[in-house]
Amino acid sequence: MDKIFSGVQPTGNLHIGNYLGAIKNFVELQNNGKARCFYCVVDLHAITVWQDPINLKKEIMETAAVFLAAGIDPKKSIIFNQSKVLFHSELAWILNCICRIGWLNRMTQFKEKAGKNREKVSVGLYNYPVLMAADILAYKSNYVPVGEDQKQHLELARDIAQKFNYDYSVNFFPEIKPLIFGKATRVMSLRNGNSKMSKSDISDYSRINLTDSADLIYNKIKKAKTDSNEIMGIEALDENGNIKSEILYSRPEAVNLLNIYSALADIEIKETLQNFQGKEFRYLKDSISEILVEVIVPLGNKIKDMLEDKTYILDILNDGAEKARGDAEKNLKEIKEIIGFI
Ligand code: AQP
Repeated sequence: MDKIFSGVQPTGNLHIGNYLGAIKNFVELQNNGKARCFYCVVDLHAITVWQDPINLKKEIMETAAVFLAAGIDPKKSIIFNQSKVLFHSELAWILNCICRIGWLNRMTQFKEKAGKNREKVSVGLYNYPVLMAADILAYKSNYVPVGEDQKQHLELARDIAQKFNYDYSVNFFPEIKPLIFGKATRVMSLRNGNSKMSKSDISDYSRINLTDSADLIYNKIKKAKTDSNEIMGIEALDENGNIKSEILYSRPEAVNLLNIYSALADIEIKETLQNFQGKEFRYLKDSISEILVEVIVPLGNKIKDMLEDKTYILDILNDGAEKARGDAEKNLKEIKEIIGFI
């Protein structure tokens, strides 16, 4: 049976990028019923940058609440938080001894996150992709639904799995395949169309959080950056129906808003362009706000309702961890046997 693994960091401010690019797809894959799905609150990843302990507890609960409110069903999927299953850390050490330093040095997300401060960030931040490989491989998962920003990390995870198989002359780990799909694989900031919408952006106006009120959503979209031209038409598309690269380059904010609308309305970008061609941005912004309020506000309300019953969430996380441990333990036993541990 196929295995699907994916995780979300409990680092607060979950936004429509996380939802449209990842969590919504988790639900779709779960409902396909073709694979065993592991959806994890990756709290070990969160501490690669310092987290306030009281706040971290709150964010773990909130991320689990988002999973549940979005439709991840504990009867169909295994929902748990990473630190409860020790096998992730144990396998990460083993894979640290497989992964090459040169491979980690190529990771662009580390370069972006560390910036000029490279000598002062944690070793964990540098090592993060190896733990991610361990998360996936502890369950011998072959499919990983993520947003586009995680593509490079998944390529590394695949390389680590292949090198393990090669070094020990086994065919133990499966090939890891990223599942990057939907109309919003990379939602950009509302303030800068060249940066990814991100939880850690200091401007709250750069993103729509899943718990934002209707008023705040209207306000954020009203203030979203655009450009001084009117909205383009279908001439912006190339022969494959994608936005031409020169338009993406010259009008990133306009393209981002059109993509967000298409994803929320679940229509092709061509239809969105046809609907708004030649109009001023305020028409597009009004439509985005309306649909966001329709989709995100009920989700936000569900998240808040879920958080009223903390015992329910904790029970689900404990139960999920128990099931995850069962799968991982069996795999780790075989991995240790392959390595030669006694
Ligand atoms: N802007 C985005 N568009 C589409 N998908 C996105 N994801 C994140 N941002 C976007 C996807 O959401 C999943 C969970 O992400 P994460 O919590 O593990 O961390 P991240 O990718 O580092 O998310 P952020 O929001 O950008 O957080 P910070 O600011 O802490 O770096 C992943 O599948 C991710 O691809």
